Amino acid sequence: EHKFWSTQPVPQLGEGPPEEDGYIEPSKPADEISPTPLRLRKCTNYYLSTTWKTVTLRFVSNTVPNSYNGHYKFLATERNGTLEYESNRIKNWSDLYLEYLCFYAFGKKINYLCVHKKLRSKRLAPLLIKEVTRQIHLKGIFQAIYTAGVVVPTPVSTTQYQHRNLNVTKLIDIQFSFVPRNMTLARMIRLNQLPNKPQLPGIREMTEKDIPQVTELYARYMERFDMVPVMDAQEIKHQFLSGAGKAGTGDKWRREGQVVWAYVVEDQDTHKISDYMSFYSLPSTVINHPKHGVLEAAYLHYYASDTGANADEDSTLKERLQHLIGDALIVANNAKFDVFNALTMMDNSLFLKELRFAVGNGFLNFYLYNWRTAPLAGMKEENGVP
Ligand code: YNC
Ligand code: MG
Repeated sequence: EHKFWSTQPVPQLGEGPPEEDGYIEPSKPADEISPTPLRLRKCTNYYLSTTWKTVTLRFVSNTVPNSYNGHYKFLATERNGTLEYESNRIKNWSDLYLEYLCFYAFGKKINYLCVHKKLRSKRLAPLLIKEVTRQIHLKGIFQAIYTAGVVVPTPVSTTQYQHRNLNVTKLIDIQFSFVPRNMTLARMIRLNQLPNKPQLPGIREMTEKDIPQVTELYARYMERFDMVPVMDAQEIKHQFLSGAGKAGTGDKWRREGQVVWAYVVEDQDTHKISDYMSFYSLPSTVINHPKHGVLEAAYLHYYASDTGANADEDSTLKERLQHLIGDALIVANNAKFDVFNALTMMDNSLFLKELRFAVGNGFLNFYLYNWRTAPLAGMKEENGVP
């Protein structure tokens, strides 16, 4: 069934949980890893370049070259926001499609896999995956974590998208949302209305000075979960403070080109940071709409709270997170995002329903390469995970 994935060191479908966590194949000694890139081949009408090129990516803005639209569903990762090529490296986007395809690996994070529309279903994806695997092996890394909407062998966790309408009128206009029966547009707008500024006392934008405290709080809070990224201060800085935008003229909330938005709650007396929340901007193209070209979507990123996080019972934490993520909605709404997206993961079951998120139709599967472990427990709530 899975001609490619059945050959890879990943748990195969139906294998069941392992007796012990561990690698599937041992790490290869350096002299057993091929130093030569995989050969590219002729592909119907298109001749692929005979060489692979590594391109440098730069975090710049949300601007996406027009010609790229429609080829890639989305142009950014859960982590890094939108990227653009350095113009002195690559002159022409169409060269890029045909010569290099796209597969970007940053150290051990696999960010995107993308093949030009005209080259789909020609088994190029396995070639790209094998080549990036070779390159990563050369760096001495033999395990990877990645996510995809598609189901391949074998998810370690499956999450579902949830959407919170901000700009109701526009979302209905572009048919992202619908007015349910027994509801009117006016009532829907009213129900989704938000206060005009964040409500938690002491909430403010995160700055570089907050990095040590946020790093500690991150580590503490993430102990609640079974699989988490380990992040040092430098990684925290990258995840929370990358891609700062410019303050818009006149409107202090709107930030042209800002990718990550991060806020902390600081106690006014002790200056301790008790909470943080963040989201990132990842716009989508709206195809063939007379009025709207772009859907401005915000995606929930990391958050944490000290309030109630260590209690056996979740009710204190629940209340706190409802306020904290509620403030994220307010900030995003002020910044003119149209929709706020989140996944059924972490502690999200404690606030999704209360904050009027609706179940979406997309899924995001989490995968491990060359590592066996039991599937992760889903969200606590009964309707959390499909
Ligand atoms: C995918 N997204 O199942 P089988 S996510 C993994 N992730 O193989 P063809 C995928 N595998 O089932 P197409 C996959 N999509 O026969 C397809 N596959 O064993 C598998 N979309 O290849 C698929 N980006 O070339 C099948 O497919 C085989 O022409 C079919 O190309 C696929 O970034 C794709 O959604 C995704 O550009 C490139 O549809 C194309 O359809 C496309 O015939 C739009 O391939 C953009 C898009 C995917 C976003 C992502 C994470 C990728 C992770 C890849 C796996 C990394 C493994 C770890 C490597 C490091 C190891 C170490 C150490
Ligand atoms: Mg293909």
